[in-house]
Amino acid sequence: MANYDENQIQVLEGLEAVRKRPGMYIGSVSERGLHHLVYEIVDNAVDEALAGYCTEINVEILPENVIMVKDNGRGIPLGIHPKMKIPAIEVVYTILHAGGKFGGGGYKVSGGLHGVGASVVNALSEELTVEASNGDGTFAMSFARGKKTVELHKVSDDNTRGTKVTFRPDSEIFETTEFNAETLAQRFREMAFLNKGLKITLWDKRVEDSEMRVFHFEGGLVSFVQYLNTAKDPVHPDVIAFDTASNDVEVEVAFQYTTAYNENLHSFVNNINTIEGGTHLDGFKRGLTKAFNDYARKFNILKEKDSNLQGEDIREGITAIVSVRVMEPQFEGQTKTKLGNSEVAGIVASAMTEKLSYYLEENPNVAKAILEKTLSAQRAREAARKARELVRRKSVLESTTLPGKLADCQEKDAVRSEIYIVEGDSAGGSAKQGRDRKFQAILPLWGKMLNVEKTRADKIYNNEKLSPVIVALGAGIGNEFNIEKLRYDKIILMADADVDGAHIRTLLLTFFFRYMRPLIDEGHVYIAQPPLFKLSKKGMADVYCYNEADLEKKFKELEEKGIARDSLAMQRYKGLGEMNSEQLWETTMNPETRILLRVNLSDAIEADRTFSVLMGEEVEPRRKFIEENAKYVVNLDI
Ligand code: 28F
Repeated sequence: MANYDENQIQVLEGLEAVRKRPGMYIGSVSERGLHHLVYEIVDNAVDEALAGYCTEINVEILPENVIMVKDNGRGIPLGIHPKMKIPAIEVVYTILHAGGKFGGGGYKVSGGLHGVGASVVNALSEELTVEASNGDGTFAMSFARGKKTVELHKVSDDNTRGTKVTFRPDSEIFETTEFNAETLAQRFREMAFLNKGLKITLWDKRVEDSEMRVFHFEGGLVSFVQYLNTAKDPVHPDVIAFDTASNDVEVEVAFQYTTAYNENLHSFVNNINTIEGGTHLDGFKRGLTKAFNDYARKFNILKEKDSNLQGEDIREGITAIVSVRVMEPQFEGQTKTKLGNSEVAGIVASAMTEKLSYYLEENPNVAKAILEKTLSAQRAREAARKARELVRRKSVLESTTLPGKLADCQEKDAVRSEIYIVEGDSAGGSAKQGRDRKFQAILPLWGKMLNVEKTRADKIYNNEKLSPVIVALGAGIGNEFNIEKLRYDKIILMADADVDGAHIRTLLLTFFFRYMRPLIDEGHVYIAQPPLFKLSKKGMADVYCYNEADLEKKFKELEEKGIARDSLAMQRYKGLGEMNSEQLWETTMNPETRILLRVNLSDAIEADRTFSVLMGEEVEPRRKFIEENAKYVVNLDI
């Protein structure tokens, strides 16, 4: 019994530590951390699937943001844990890191970024109930903020199998406890792609008459690539896919070339998206380059005098997924999403070269189509290099290098400077007058903007609409982009709240995403929020409202001060041009009073797909996207 007490103390101290510093365990207590709780539990079910015992995982968002996750695996073991002297199920839910290697044999394969286990979810839940069914009945126990409230007991004599967890995230811990069904859906879709055959369902029962969504792909990574290429135009009909397993490393790859100009590579280790890449991705690129060069030499597509095809040319237009499972992954990099295990590079590279070489010889038409694209990429890269050199030489020759339309700020320190990129000449005029020239620069843009999604890099350098943006920001583009040279800390897009404004904003965001990605990753891009309404009355300072909800709130506030609704004059702004320079400063540009939306990237894979749907060649996926998303549009050209 002494042993049991000590363990209990350890448990409580452990979970208390989680509640004291939740960020250490789940990254943050923001919306992101909240969703992480669900992934943590689902990961345990995915592990059971990877072990070969579970085929289906059901997730429900219940009213009041309670989450239910259920699987049809073996059920968490109920027997007394030999060391802890408490049921194994209780160990899993109360002991920190218990999810890890315990049980030996590397049970835990899947695992969130933090891979912290179910006890952390328990510690951060107001209430949690776990049920396990092992064929001899269903057994349950409950907790509140990690403390046991109901001992393990039998609840039914049924002969089902599986595990079910129901929990309510702690509102004292999280900034918000409102789940976003779309965020969860995206992760589950990805999980289902990565685990061929696994069925994951999601049902948002907070919404009346909502339907269950099913993510289930017999094609696995092949389906993933097809999904990513929905809005793209393939260069060859079939997705190319390989897998191989060798000493503790399993490798799966799938890829297909499209007529797009960017490369769209995504990699995973143990179901975790390795955003920073790593040895598995390096190996993939190496193997791909070698296989194509070998083939091109062997069949005399590259003559003796020709230089080798370069990796970046061979990757133009590719959509690829590389997924590996590694026993003991080492994660490196700024966000710990870069695989470090050096042995993995060679394994992936040699498997790729071998299998791809074979495939190309078997499918000469595919080889020919891809190599044609590669050769034209090579020519374009050469042209782009010349265009760049021309731009450089020009800027050395000319005395004023900054674009004529730019009204720069006086501040020379980038950290304290910001630039407003403004749609239209008239709004640009008011912005120039209204700004604080000490630290705010204005760059007006007008006319039809280039859609970079349909353009190759060499056409971008000397495009008359984009080159002022490139030169004003000062950091270059593409591979040569250098954020250290960025001339402003904040890049603020200011456009009307109408369809044209949204269009130019999307075009610019597409450009930043494809050619200046660190700008977005490091949070330098913002969207200005001009007000939509002005309430005025004689003798009262004007009141600005930024959306319908804000309008309603301001009406109420004024009513409380004895100012009746119908005594107020309401102006609805149609565009930036309707505001004079002082109004524009006060409402949209003054750091003390303005609202800025920072653009962030929660899911680069989904973002890539959305950009190609919105901006790419295929019309049908765009129509579908618009139909599905029309219901979310609040402010369309009013
Ligand atoms: C809704 C969330 O958590 N499912 C789980 C299992 C199955 C086993 C297990 C889990 C290994 C050694 C304990 C069963 N039988 N869904 C889930 N299903 N954990 S979590 O074991 C965990 C540890 O002791 C399980 C035989 N081995 C493992």
